[in-house]
Amino acid sequence: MANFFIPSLGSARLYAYVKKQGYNVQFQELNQNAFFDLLSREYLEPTLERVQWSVDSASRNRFMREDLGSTLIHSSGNAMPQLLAEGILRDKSWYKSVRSVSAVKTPLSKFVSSKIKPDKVLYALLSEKEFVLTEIERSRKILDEQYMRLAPEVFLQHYYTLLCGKAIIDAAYYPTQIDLGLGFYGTAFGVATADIIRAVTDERYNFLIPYYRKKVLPQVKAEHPDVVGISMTCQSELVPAFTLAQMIKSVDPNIHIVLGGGLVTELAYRMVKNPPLWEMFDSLIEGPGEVAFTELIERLEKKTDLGGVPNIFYKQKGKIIKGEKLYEFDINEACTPEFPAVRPKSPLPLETSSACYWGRCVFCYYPQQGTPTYDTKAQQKRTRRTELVLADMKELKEKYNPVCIGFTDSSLSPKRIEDIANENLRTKNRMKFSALFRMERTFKSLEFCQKVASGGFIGGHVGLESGSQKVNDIINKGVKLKDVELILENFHKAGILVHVFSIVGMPGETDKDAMETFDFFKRLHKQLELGFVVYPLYVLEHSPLAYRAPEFKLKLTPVPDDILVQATDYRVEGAETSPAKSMMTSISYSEQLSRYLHPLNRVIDIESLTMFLIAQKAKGIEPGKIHDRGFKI
Ligand code: B12
Ligand code: SF4
Repeated sequence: MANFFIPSLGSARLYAYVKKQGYNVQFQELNQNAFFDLLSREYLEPTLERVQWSVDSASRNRFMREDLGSTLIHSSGNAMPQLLAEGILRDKSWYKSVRSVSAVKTPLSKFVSSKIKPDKVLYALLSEKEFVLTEIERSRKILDEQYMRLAPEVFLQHYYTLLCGKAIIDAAYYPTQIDLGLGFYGTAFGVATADIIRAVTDERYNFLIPYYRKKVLPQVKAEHPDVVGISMTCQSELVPAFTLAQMIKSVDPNIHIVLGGGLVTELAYRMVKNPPLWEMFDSLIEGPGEVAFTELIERLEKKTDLGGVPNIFYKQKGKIIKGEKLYEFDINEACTPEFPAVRPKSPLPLETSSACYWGRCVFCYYPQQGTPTYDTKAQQKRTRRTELVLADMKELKEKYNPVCIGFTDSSLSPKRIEDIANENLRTKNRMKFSALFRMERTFKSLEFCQKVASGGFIGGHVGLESGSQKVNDIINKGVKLKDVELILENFHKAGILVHVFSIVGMPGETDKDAMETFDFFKRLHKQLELGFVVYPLYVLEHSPLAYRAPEFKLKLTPVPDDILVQATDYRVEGAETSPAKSMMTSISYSEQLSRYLHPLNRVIDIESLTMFLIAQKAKGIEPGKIHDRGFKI
C-alpha cells in the first residue's frame, strides 16, 4: 500500500512476465485499491464505531474531545467541519429554499462550519454520521468510476470529501494515519524490527488488520496458493507488507512467502540480520524479480533446492541462506506491465532504464534499486531498447488509455526524451509523457525544448540539489547554474513543467551556500510550476558518500542491526554539519518557502500533487488554472 494516485509498476511488470511463462498466477492490487476499499462505507462504518467508543471519556474531558476533534479537522484539511456544516444545514427545513442560492449558501455554511470547534466536532460527526458516510461513499464511487476523466475542480471536490474518510481512520487509530501519498503512516510504530513485529498484530493501531481479514484472507483460503509474493517499494510499506505476510502465515504456515521490490533490495542485508522477522516469510529476492521469481516457483513445484534461484536469500531449517547464483536481468527481456485495476484516464508508470546514465552524484543510491549488486553504473542490459519502449507505450495506450505515461527511470536522457517525442510526432498515436530528468545543456536550445514539448513531453522531476555552484560541484552534479536559468526560461516558453529536488547539509556546504538554495527558489519559483522540495541530507550506508566518507571528512555512526533503514548518524570533522542541523534547515526553508507553492499543497502531498498537475497538463489544463473553488483550504 503506497500511493492513492498511481498504480505501482514493479509488481505489474513482474506479473506480466510470470504469466507469460505459463504459470497460474493471480495479481492482487493492494496499493491504489486498498485506498478505495478503506475509504468505503463498508469499512468506515465500523471504523467510526471505534471512534464512538471514545465518546464516554471524551464527554468527561474537554482535552480529549479537543484532541480527537483536532485530528478530525486537520487530518481532513478542514474538510470535516465543512461537510458537517452542510449536513447540519440540510436537516433544517428552511435550508431547501436557499440551498441553490450560492450568495446565501456559501456564507451560511462558512458561518456554521466556523462554529464547529475541535471540542464539538466529534458530537457533530456522530449526529451527522449517516450524511457524512453517504457523502464520502458517493465521492469515492465517483472518483473510482471516473477518476482523471473528471474536471480538476470536480476531482478535487470529491478528493476533499474523501479526506473526511481519512480523518475518521486517523481519529480511530491515532497516532497511526492513512496518508494518501504514503499509505500507512504516523508515529505509532518505528523502524526497529521489534516495532514491525508489534505492529503486525496490533489491532489497536493497525487499521490494515480488519481490512486484510475481510478482503484478502477469504481469497487466500479459497485459492490456497503455493507461493505468495509481496512487493515493497517505499519505507511506509514495511508494516503493510509484514502484516499481510503474518496474516497469510496464520492461515497456512506452509504457503511460501517471498518478499521483493525496491525496498527489499535496499534492505535485504539488514533483513537477514533479523531472524525474528523471518517467522513471517520464507525468502526474499534482490533486484528485478522476473527470472528469480519464475525460478523460485519452478523449484518449489519440483521441491528442489532453492539455492539455485538467482539473487535469493531463503530460510532452511531455521537458518537464513544466501543463494549461490547472482544474475543481472536484461531489461530487454521484461514484459510490458499488466495493471489489474486502472481507473479511467489514470497516468501509468513505465521504466526504460533501471540505471542512471550520469550516475555520478555522490549522495545518490537510486540506481541501486534496479540491481542485486548495488552497482549504480549504467550498463546496456539495464537500458531497454527504444523500439521496445515505444512498443510498451503503444500497448499501454491501447489497453488502458492512460492520460499520460510517467517514466520512473532515475533519469531519462534528452536523447530518450527526443526519441519518444519524435515517435509521437511521427505517429498519430500520441502518448504524452513525464519523467525524472536532468538539466542538461541540450535544453539550452529553445528549439529543442519546443520540439520535445510538441512531441508530448510534459516535464517532471529534476534534481538540481543546490542553488550554490560550489555545492553542486561537490555533489558532482555536472550542471552549471548559469545554464539552469536559461533552461528554466526555455521550459517556461515551451510549456514544460518542472518540480525541483534539492538538498541542504552536504559536507562542505556553509550556511551562506545553503542560503543560495533558499534564494534560488525564492527568485525562480514562478518557473517551477510543479513546485520544489528542500530535503535534508541522508547519508545512506550504501551510498557513494558513505563509501567515500574519509574524503568528505565524514564520521559515520553505524546503524544498529535491528533498524530497518540505511540512514546513518553522521558528523563532519571541523564543521557543524549533522543530520539534526540539515533537518532543521530543511524544515525552516520549507516553511518559509511554502507560500510559493501551489495552494493545493495544503491538502495534497507534494509528490501526489506533482502527479495530479502533470495529469491535468496532459489534458491541456495548466497548473495555474486549477483553482480550489468549491472548498476552502
Ligand atoms: C516511480 C517512483 C515514485 C512514484 C511512484 C511510486 C509508486 N508507488 O509506484 C512516486 C512519484 C509516486 C513516488 C513517490 C515517492 N517516493 Co518514489 N520512487 C520512484 C522510483 C523513481 C521508481 C520506482 C519504480 O517504479 N521502479 C521501477 C520498477 C520496475 O522496479 P521495482 O519496483 O523495483 O520492481 C522490480 C523489482 O524490485 C522486483 N520486484 C518488485 N516487486 C516484487 C515482488 C516480489 C515478490 C519479487 C520477487 C520481486 C519484486 O521486480 C520488479 C520488476 O523487475 C524510485 C527510485 C528508483 N529508481 O527505484 C523512487 C523511490 C522508490 N521513492 C522513494 C521515496 C522516498 C518516495 C516518497 C516517499 C517521496 C516523498 N518524499 O514523498 C514517495 C512515496 C510514495 C509512495 N508511498 O509510493 C525512495 C524510497 C526509499 C525508501 N527506502 O523508502 C526511492 C527508492 C527513491 C529514493 N532513493 O529516494 N515514487
Ligand atoms: S541524483 Fe539523479 S542524476 Fe545524479 S546519479 Fe542519482 S539519479 Fe543520476
